[in-house]
Amino acid sequence: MSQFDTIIRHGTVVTASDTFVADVGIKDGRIEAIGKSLGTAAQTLDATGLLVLPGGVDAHCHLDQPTSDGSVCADDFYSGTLSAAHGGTTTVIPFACQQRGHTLTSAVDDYHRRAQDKAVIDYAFHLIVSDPTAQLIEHDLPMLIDKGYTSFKIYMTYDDMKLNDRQIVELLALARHHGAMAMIHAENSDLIAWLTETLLAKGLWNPRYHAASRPQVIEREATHRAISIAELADVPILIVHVSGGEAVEQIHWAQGRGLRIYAETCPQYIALTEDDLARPGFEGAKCICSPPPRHKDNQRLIWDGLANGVFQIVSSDHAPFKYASSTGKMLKGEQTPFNWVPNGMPGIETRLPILFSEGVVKGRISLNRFVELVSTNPAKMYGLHPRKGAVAVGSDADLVLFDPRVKRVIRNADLHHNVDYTPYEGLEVTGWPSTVLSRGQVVIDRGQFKGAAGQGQFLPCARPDMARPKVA
Ligand code: DUC
Ligand code: ZN
Ligand code: ZN
Repeated sequence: MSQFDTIIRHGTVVTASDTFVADVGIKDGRIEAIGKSLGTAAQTLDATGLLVLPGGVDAHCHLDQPTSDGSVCADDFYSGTLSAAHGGTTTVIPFACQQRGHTLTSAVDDYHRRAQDKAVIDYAFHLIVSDPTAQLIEHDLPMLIDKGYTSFKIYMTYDDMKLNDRQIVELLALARHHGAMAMIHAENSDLIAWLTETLLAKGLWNPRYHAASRPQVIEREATHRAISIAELADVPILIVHVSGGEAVEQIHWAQGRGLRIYAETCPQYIALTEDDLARPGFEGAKCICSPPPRHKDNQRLIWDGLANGVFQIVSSDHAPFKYASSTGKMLKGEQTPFNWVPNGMPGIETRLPILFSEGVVKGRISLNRFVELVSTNPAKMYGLHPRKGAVAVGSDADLVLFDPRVKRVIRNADLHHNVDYTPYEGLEVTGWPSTVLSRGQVVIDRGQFKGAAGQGQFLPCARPDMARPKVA
């Protein structure tokens, strides 16, 4: 009988800290050995000329998430995880979102029903708290943290989600007490409302004005406020989808003061600009997300933050809405005012290729930093490491054989999400995943899907060390 189920031979293994040529032996879904001349296996995969990476961990994506404005999240757990797997991601962490007036536990139960039987790769859940009742604070949220839902998102904007500073500080105090990671969407709601009304009153409804309704000061102020609240509550937080140099400055300042403020950015803030919101006609709606893509000069500031450690994570913030659809970007027809256009864009499949191509190939970040940003750090920040995010003995054999030389032009027709566009149509990238393994099983074989709906497993998350205050 063979010693291993699978051996990946002759690849270049890349982790967050090392790069070396080795074979990887897999047994019962886990990495059993890393070395040379490993012995026999039922199956051998030749990785000559390929990089062997830990599978991507997409720690911010929206799949089958209910909405309250009539829009519909275009990807369910099948199409969303299928697309993720094709793009080299083997773990996703979408959001179980509490609707006001409903309990958080009912959101979690509902979300499990949506995921099971559909996910093709493993998944954990973040929570979204939109209605912090006494029952939630005293019972439901602590109980859910205990059960492995150890991170939750707080919105500072959106009428149906936003919390005030008092509610935020109470939740951060709870995060401190129970060892959870709080994620913050930092934009100033009242200022957005005022700017939006002012723009619409002048007849400026086109998608291009989305950027004008949410300038950097809106993000900078809320980022500073979130940092201040976290300092008061004495707890680490993670600011999600940081778009602009002004917010980066605030985070850098806070980190310099010794505060544990973590930050995530997304490919749209390095590969798109506010000019993309001004595409002809209504096309700019394809790039409406919040915070919005910024001026071209801003991209360099995001790259600086990626290179110098201000950012820990690059996630997709995949928020899939169809373009030509009355449940998508055209919620109110082809002249939907920017403030009614569902926020978000697809990107779960293109996250690794874009960051690799724009970052590693262009010499902006190292290969090891790339692995850290897309896989190892998100696994650590949310309590999934070393099971996920590592090429190490004992870790799940979630591995990507990544071709660093192949050139591809991104075309929506080639992607696997359930969206009728990609904002990156026509972008040429170098590097694409070839073969992807989930717990030792080949789910993508040289671009072909070999997995099955429902084989993805739910992952309860540990309390991340990074969520603990320095002195408890
Ligand atoms: N926030 C997100 O995290 N995703 C999509 C839209 C938004 O505002
Ligand atoms: Zn958000
Ligand atoms: Zn999001």
